[in-house]
Amino acid sequence: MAFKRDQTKNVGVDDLIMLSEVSEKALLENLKDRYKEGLIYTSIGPVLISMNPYKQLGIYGQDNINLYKGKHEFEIPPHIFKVADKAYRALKSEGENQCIIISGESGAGKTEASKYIMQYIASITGSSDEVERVKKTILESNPLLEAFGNAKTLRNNNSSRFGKYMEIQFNLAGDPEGGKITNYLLEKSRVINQTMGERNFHIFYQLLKGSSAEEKQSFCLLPPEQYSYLNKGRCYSADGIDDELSFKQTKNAMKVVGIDEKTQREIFSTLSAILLLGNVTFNAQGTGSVVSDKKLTASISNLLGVEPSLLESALVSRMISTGQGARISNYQVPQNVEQALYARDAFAKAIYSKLFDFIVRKINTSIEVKTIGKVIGVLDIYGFEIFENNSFEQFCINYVNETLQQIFIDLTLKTEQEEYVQEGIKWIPVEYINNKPCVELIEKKPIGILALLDEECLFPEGNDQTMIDKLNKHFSNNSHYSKVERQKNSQFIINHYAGKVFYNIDGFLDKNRDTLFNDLVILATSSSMSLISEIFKYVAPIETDAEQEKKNLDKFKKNGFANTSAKSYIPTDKKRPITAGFQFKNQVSSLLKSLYSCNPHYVRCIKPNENKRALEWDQEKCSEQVRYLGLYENLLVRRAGYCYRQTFTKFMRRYYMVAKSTWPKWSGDAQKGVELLLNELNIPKEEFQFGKTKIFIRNPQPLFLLEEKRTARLNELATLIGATWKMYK
Ligand code: AD9
Ligand code: MG
Repeated sequence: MAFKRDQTKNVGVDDLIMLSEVSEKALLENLKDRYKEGLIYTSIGPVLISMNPYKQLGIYGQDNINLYKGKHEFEIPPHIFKVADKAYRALKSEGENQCIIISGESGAGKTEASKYIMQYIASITGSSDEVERVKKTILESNPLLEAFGNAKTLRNNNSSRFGKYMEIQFNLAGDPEGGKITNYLLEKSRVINQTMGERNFHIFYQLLKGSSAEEKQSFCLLPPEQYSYLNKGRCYSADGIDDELSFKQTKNAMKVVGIDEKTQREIFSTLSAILLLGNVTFNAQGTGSVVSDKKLTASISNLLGVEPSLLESALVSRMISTGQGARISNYQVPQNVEQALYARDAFAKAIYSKLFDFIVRKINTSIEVKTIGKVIGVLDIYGFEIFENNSFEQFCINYVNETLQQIFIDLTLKTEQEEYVQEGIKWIPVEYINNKPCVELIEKKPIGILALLDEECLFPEGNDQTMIDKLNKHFSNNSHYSKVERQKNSQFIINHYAGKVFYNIDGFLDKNRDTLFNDLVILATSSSMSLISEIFKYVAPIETDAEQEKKNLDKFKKNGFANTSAKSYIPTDKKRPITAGFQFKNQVSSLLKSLYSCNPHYVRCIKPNENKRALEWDQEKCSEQVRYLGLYENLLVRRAGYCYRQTFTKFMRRYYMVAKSTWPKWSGDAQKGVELLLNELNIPKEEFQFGKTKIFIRNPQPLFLLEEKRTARLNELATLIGATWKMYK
């Protein structure tokens, strides 16, 4: 087998299980030495660690695809293709659903990894017309979703601002027959505001830079600097990103996923309207406000296919209903300048996020399969985040990571334990950190942070301050929660598995309520443009919790708020707004359901430095990530029992050459061969156990010996045939 030279370099160990010294320091040292040599992949048993090389390594070509296709564990060094191949083979041979969970912080290489997985699967599977179409759509969905869902941030020029779970479904022949994408929590606040040095979503710059003269005129496009929604970050281009070329690719991808030209134009028109909305300003008038530039609102109305007067009134006033049933009355309440700006921004964010959902639905429709089949799911979701200022978004992101860590512990240990039982191996169960209490602190009903937040959002008087008081009161005795004793009581702490995080409560209620006034929804559904009316009509199916809903209603009534003022509303099924937190929690729980029904594979991505620079190693950053990802703990767990297990047959296939009794050929019973071999090498009996089909080895030392002897034998052979053994490992 001719591996590329740099992949057979013997730097450190391929699998951390083989480390002779088990410490966090040794683990990091090993990763560092390998990274410096361009060996970005290392494993801990079945878990793959991937370091971002920040340069093209030339290890993802067809030659490498061929090398990894259908290979056995020990024959090949760790690689993202190895994970993909293992998942694919397991799907075919065991007929089980598989999932590949990719985690790591922003810029660590998750999205790139997920693309390599897709590329690998596409190239090792069949080629009938329909299979080709499905594969092409799946691959093309990437640039499309990246155009609308990715942006330049300070940490990553192509940062995914949404989470994604992509399932590929296979037919009985093992070829892709369809799939489904689920998207999570798009960072829609980016539409209206960007931090200095960051950009809005790529698609806006693509449209402005890549459109033709005709398109510029039809969609009333301006240079990017002239949009208030684009000039906040003072950044209009990004290294490594060619907006003009990307626009062509986006258009092509739209075509591939079945978005016709008419709809494409409606999408561009909508994007232009969003940008222009940001330039709308208001003048105070009495207790209310009026739009400053009617020409501008007229042009936006035109782009959205709505009546200009309706757009104006939906921005500067708000309809409020009082009473019930036949006695219901509606009032137009004027909005002051601040409220009008709020409505404007809420409208822009809503249009954009609904447009994003529409694109995901379009992709899904084009790869939808009616029959149920086996799937490989690939999860590319934001990693744990600890910023200086952590808000509702970080809270949601860290919550999903907390649950993912829980499955990681659950499934890796569960599988481990099951294997011991299945093979009849004696072992002592390993103690591990249980982060269930932390997950419960966040999601438990009726007293968890999310539930309390929803409850507070129902009260007209509810605000961030009443919220934090409530949290402090309820969780004073919870070991995963601490209050912050400072001058201004606006922070609370959650003790996550990855460390303590200070959350700032400011804006939590507002972000959770995610209010979009009805007037704007009604306005949008009246649009003559089919895209706009469709995206606002669409209501995502959501599992509501009827029992909880009833309790909320009772509580609400008991507290006497119903019908007391124009501002209050009753949380009936229809009227109760679905909060952002509620929606996210539902998504997380259905994601977990899917993941639990799969055989999991893990890819843990690490970002070696903050400067996007090749070969640079930032010790502190790396050590932090190793901790967040729980890698050391993972290694301990893996080593606590038996660090190595392999079927007798595969073991013999690799090591028959190390003992006189089995060399040059062993054709007898595999278990017998293993016994002879280990005996001959004087491996102490307490170091291994025979399972029903596998040999289990407790410590790595005997494996070092086996590997050493194997290398010596290969060298001997290589000398014999006059080739360098490295080329033939
Ligand atoms: V974020 O959470 O979406 O902000 P990701 O997805 O973890 O982040 P991404 O995959 O986008 O990071 O990688 C960031 C950049 O690192 C890429 O644009 C590449 O320039 C670079 N990268 C990542 N992985 C590789 C790789 N295997 N080979 C070469 C890579 N470059
Ligand atoms: Mg990404």
